[in-house]
Amino acid sequence: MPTPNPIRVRSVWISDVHLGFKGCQANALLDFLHSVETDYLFLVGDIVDFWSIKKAPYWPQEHTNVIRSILGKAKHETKVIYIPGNHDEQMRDCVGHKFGNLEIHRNYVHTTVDGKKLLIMHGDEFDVIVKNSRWLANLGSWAYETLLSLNHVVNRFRKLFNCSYWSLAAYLKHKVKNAVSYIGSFEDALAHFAREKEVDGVVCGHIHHAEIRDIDGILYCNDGDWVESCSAMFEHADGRLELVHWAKQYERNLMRDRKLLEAPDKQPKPGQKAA
Ligand SMILES: [Mn+2]
Repeated sequence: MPTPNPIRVRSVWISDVHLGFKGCQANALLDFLHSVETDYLFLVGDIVDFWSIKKAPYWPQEHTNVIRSILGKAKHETKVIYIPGNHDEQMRDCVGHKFGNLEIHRNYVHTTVDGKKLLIMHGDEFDVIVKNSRWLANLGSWAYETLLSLNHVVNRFRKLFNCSYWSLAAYLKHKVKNAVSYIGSFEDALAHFAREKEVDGVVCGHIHHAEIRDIDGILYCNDGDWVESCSAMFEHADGRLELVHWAKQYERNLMRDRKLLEAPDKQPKPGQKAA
């Protein structure tokens, strides 16, 4: 059902949608996509969960509808930038390709309307750094680059021996006690990397933990996920960044649509006397 008053913003960031996985909240996301008009749509990785599809094929109609809705936006003047993550790393082979208004990038620098430079990346690149130790986060960018490629090599090997990709998110669930400090390390590592890249901030996903905060002068933004929190980030027309949590809004919109559907029955039909 088309939304009566769409929200008009300059940019939208979403990530960790996990299409093809049972936990994906595709209907809430569809409602969100139908409710928003934007110049830029950033897909910050783990949009399709190829790991889950490999394990247990699952693809309901609404997962196709999410893709159709995104492509529909691209057809209607929204610039869609897709940055694959680790669950859709196959798409990293398509980096550099452009399909009309849809572009695939490894990472991307976006300039907000008020001039902030934001580095957009999924964030799995930092799993090795965060897992191994905190002091690595204090090394220079050359060490980062080396470790980033190491992460790739480690996971290539794991694949060879049929081990699953090592994921920070999964690791966190086993280490609930230390989760807070690990989220902290992840955030610090990304902020540090952004500083090395001489940008004003970083936008990522991966750890399914939506947040906007300042880390020593670097703006750390995480747009959350569509498995648990149904969250996204907006850039408004004046450059202001805002996190949105859509679960409640989705419920309100369902109620609104239900009322709109029921309304015609409550009107007396022509020639019928009101009771
Ligand atoms: Mn991820």
